Amino acid sequence: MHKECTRGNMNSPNLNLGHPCFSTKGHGKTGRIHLAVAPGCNISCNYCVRKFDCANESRPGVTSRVQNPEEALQTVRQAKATAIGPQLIVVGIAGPGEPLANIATYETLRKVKKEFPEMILCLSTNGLLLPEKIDELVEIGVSHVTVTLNTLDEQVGAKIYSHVHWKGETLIGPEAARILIRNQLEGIKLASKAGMTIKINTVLMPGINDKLLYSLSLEIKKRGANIHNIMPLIPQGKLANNAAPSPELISNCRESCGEILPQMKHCQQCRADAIGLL
Ligand code: CLF
Ligand code: SF4
Repeated sequence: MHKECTRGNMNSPNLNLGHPCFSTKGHGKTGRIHLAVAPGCNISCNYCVRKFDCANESRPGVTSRVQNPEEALQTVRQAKATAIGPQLIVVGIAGPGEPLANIATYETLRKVKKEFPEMILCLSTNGLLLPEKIDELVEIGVSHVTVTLNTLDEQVGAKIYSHVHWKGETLIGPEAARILIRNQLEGIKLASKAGMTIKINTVLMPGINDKLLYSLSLEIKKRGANIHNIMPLIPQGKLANNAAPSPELISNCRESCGEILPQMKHCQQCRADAIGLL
């Protein structure tokens, strides 16, 4: 057990309980419609296998069919017409790649907002483009953002990310991680300033990023994050031979980081095309 993972728990209020992923408990009353419109990605996470959905928001072994914005809108219409349609209050874009790196994301969100203005718009991002896209997201009406932030240490980041595409260059090693982490933190700050509700997803990788999570929590809280989702590594891709964290390690880390931010414990590591209650 790591020293950082041995502290007590404290939940704080001020969460939007309507959005099923931003509550500390899964209440099973509301749900989300994921629209798989974003196949491209601008970084390479070592735990990602691209033939599956984005590993930040998915489970492996299930492939998605990528839709275009019009098909995605039709998916929303059909889902809203089902028996649980009224409870599906969130439209989220979570892959199968990086939503902000795909033009279809913006077009889809605009179409959904126009036809279903009452729905909550949500997306999940690796954060690289968040600072430069924040104004557009505000204009579209995105209110909930999840940033997957695995470390604040560029040396650790070099073990997690194979490369980062940035301003026409392919960066590797600590330099790649430094740009990504800088943009993630800046993006969180700007999203908070814009009034968005922010969740941080952290993929817990034993032996890689499990030692500095308490300080990571302090930093994301300072930037305005509302809730933290520490999720287990699914060993695959370049990390296929790494162990998944034990339930005890996950629980200890959540307890420790729970001193700083409310912890999401009911994440289903959804597919990029998941539809239903949570
Ligand atoms: Fe989707 Fe993610 Fe929005 Fe939720 S999922 S984009 S915040 S609407 Fe939710 Fe699924 Fe866990 Fe994500 S349970 S993987 S946290
Ligand atoms: Fe894969 Fe998502 Fe990482 Fe991109 S951000 S490499 S899609 S896990």
